[in-house]
Amino acid sequence: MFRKVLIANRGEIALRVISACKELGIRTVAVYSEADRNSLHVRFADEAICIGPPRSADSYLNVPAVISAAEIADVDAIHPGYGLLSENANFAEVCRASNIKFIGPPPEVTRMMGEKSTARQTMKKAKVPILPGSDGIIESPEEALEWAKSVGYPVILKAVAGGGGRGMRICRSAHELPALYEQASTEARNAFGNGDLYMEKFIERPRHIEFQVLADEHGNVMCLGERECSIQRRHQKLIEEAPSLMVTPKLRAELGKTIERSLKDIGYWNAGTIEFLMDEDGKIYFIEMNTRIQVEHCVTEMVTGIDLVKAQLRIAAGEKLSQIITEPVTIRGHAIECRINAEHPEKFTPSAGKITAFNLPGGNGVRVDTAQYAEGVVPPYYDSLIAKLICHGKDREESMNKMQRALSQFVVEGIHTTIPLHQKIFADAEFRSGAFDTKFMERFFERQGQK
Ligand code: MV4
Repeated sequence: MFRKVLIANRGEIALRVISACKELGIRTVAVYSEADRNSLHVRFADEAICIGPPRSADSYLNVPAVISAAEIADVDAIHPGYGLLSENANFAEVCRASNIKFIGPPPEVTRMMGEKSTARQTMKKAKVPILPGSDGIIESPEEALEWAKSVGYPVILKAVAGGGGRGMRICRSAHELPALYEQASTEARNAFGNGDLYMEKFIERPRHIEFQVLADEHGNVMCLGERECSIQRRHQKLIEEAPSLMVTPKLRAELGKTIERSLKDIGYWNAGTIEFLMDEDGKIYFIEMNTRIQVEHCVTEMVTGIDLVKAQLRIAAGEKLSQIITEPVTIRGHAIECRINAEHPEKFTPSAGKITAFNLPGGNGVRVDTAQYAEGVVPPYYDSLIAKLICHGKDREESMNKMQRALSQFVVEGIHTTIPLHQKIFADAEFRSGAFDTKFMERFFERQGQK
């Protein structure tokens, strides 16, 4: 096992990784920006090194600064958390060249999955169901018209370098396609420095369902079931659940086997997530793979009892999955996570500042992952996620009721948060029914406006 690990992140996920390290007896090194001097990840790590000014580009994303800190502290490995450097294949290569273990998949696989059209082709070869669409990049509006004709409207243009919905355009007829092609390509070039596009059949009201995997460095892959992530706003998830009401035990087992085979073929290792869309007929299609631990990993931990971050560390240290997961994986009960963001609850604008009162809920089946505290400060420079509230019950009804109770006891004063928004969502009949899709938040705000 590693002697010492550097955590190249901040906030709740930095603390989450520190906790896993502590439980495994690993020494921890935090890095922090000048805005995070008083953060809990700095306080709870064994050592802490300031790596630059507040802006992420000058600190947490500064590869030479992070690597220098790792060399000065003499660590064996770096955990990147999510976001920041977590899916940067160049960073993983610099780690490799510096003889520091990157806790994540090999850079070759990260690079391939980051190229969305290549990821699609790879999954298609491995017999994972994909949407009808183009085999690779579409070079011109003319080629787009051809593909759209063969696939049938509506179609969606996507950036191969995409993510977060940028460089995406829905197209419902041939006459609007050439203009949408140019818009999507320009947007992608500006956002990612790469204007390449591919195309898929557009699914009107999809559910977003994703499967968690763990894979060791000896060719063993294990699927740990799915999460329902359809409650989103502007491509930012708000609520996640495990399991999904739409995934039958048969689908879970069969798709799980297919995923396991495909990732074994690719030579994947460490934790990962395969994202799917499910259409109104319950058919499921691969869209993307995330090669990192995700924000919402906790709901999977609650229903499987497996500590995913400890598993990441043990896998990176060379252990076999069979040493880490010693009993058959079962899905027990139902877990839901609410993302508590420092945001205005209706306008969703960031709400930085000093917290003046803070109370965390607790009790049976209630988990809070946060790096915030009373009189803590939310800096304006970073992601607005300040806490995750996760509730686990025997079924969905119990976990929803527990969530309502816990939300009512979660006090954050001095800044705006999404707590009041979550309270309204948990009182909404459509949400409670479980029969929703990725358009839920639009309908929800419409209903709120009518009240
Ligand atoms: C789609 C789609 C419908 N059909 N692809 C949005 C972000 C990117 N990761 C994939 N996205 C979508 N891809 C096809 N072929 C609808 C979306 C989409 C979406 C997906 C998941 C969760 C929320 C979403 C909100 C709007 C659009």
